[in-house]
Amino acid sequence: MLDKIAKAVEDYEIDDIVGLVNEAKVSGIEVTDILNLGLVKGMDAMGKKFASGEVFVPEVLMAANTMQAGLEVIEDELIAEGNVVSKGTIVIGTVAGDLHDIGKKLVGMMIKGAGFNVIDLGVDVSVDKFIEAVEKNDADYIGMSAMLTTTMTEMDKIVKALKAKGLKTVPLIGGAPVNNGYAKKIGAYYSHDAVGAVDLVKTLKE
Ligand code: B1M
Repeated sequence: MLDKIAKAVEDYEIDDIVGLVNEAKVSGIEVTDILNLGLVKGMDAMGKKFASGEVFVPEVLMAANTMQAGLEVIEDELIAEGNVVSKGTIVIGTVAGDLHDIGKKLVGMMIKGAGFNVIDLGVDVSVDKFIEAVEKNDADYIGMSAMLTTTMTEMDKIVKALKAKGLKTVPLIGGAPVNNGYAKKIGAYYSHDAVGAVDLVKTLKE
């Protein structure tokens, strides 16, 4: 079943994905397995094909839309845990010049599920827009996502802008081209995936 879901993402079978994910849910498969061993696995396979030149942007976009449609079916369960009292506020977005949305959305969704107030600024978010939202919402955290080596440098600019304004908001970064070393270099915290991001916001808040 999980292989079928992965294959449906890889083959961008958007008409089938909702039915397949629902079927998996009804048969008792954990939503985290549907996510990681189904939807994300299919997207990873697509990424490899993209890197090798086997497919191009339109196909990747169709696979991304298919993944998103599947994700919507399990969104409530992923968020699941009660969200009555907010544990803090995080402003999150994909940095300027970068249109990758899915990973950032997933991170925001999981952090919301952990009881935080999440303000998602979307994609292609400028330094000024990040800072403005942090100030307006008195955010505890700022979450930055970048998927391109050419856009990850925006993160450094945002951390510098926070410091220049004297804001104590904790910067968190993630996305394919960044790592712990880069985070340390710019003065931010890093997590590899959505679950790690949740652990991070919980730990840093204690
Ligand atoms: Co793009 N793309 N893409 N793409 N794309 C990558 C990132 C790439 C690695 C593909 C490749 O060549 N193998 C490559 C980047 C190479 C590089 O810079 N090193 C690439 C490229 C080159 C491009 C274009 C330049 C292609 C072109 O036009 N020639 C172009 C750039 C557009 C732009 O942004 N300006 C482009 C466009 C696109 C699409 C629009 C077609 C589409 C995005 C659709 C959308 O998001 N709505 C797309 C996609 C889908 C991908 C791949 C295939 C999949 C990304 C994805 O959604 N993964 C990707 C290859 C890959 O990563 N395998 C690729 C699933 C998602 C759940 O994972 O996003 O990694 P991910 O998020 C994870 C972690 O990274 C982490 O947690 C998430 C969940 O576990 N994480 C955080 C992310 N943000 C975090 C923040 C945190 C913490 C953790 O704290 C705040």
